[in-house]
Amino acid sequence: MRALLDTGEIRIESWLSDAEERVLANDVLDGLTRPFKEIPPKHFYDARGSELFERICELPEYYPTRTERQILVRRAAEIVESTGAGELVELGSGAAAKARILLDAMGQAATLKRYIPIDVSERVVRDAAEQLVEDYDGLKVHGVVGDFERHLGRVPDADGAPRLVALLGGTIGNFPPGTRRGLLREIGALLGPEDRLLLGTDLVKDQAVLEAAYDDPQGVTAEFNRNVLHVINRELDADFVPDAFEHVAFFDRRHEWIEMRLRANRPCTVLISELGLRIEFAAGEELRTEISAKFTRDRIESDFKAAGLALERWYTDEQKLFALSLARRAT
Ligand code: AVJ
Repeated sequence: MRALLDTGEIRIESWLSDAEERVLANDVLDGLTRPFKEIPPKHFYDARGSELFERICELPEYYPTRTERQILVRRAAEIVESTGAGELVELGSGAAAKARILLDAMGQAATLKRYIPIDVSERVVRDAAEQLVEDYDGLKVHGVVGDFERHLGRVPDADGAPRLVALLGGTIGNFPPGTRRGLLREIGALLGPEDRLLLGTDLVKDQAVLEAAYDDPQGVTAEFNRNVLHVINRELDADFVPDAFEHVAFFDRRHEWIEMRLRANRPCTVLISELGLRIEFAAGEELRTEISAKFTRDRIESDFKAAGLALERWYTDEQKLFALSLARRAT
């Protein structure tokens, strides 16, 4: 662990090692040599990918971000009141825009003590911490630079106040069902009897609405999808031609998830120098880059149950596009 900052108000530590590129290298080596090629979606998010995702959130077709925000705005006071939360732990915090809605409510309820953001970007954690201590009187920020898939055990212990552990945006949908339940179980291990998980999930709905959200006419999502190839080119000295790959997004009804793929529009050979690896793509061959699961209340309840959690409250918008669940550890 590297302590990056400790001022009393702000404490930031990093659990990322100098060998972080190994994670991408391993995922690429493993994923591109499978019979069905696949790269995990977490590698979209370099600086450009994060910026493209911000743009996606502004698209009229992409309803999840603004719908979740609306639910939070309407329900934050109730969530804070019913939990008495004084600490917010946020997994994959980003710029903390959603956290502010909860922190505001905690401020109003006079329970607000500490915010614990976890994000892989040191810059993002630092900037958020500095802004937030300025904006919230008496707030302490304990930032953890890390990957919540690997560093959940490093989340600092609660300091007395009940806490909310938030995983928002529908990010849980990126994990296949077994991994998802494993992750929920690990999150559950962070919860004391008074603590709650606040989970954001996109909901099953009309196929056309879902598919439009992942295939916008401006092509922002297509660029976001192809960005993973730029990341691999830069980090692993590879020679993908991103424009030779077409963006594909469809709703898989059986699995109830959106799947994003990149389809090679001609045969190509890609050299990944850093791995000494040559990969062939046939014309029309597809590389899976993301699944984004869509939920029903039943599915969430059974996932919680399988992970040793229990659904306590369920908040949704009028159109039932998106949901926030509040869950506790099952006893
Ligand atoms: C950030 C994982 C919630 O699955 O909707 C947006 C990512 N992918 N458009 C999602 C994403 C394509 C997003 N999450």
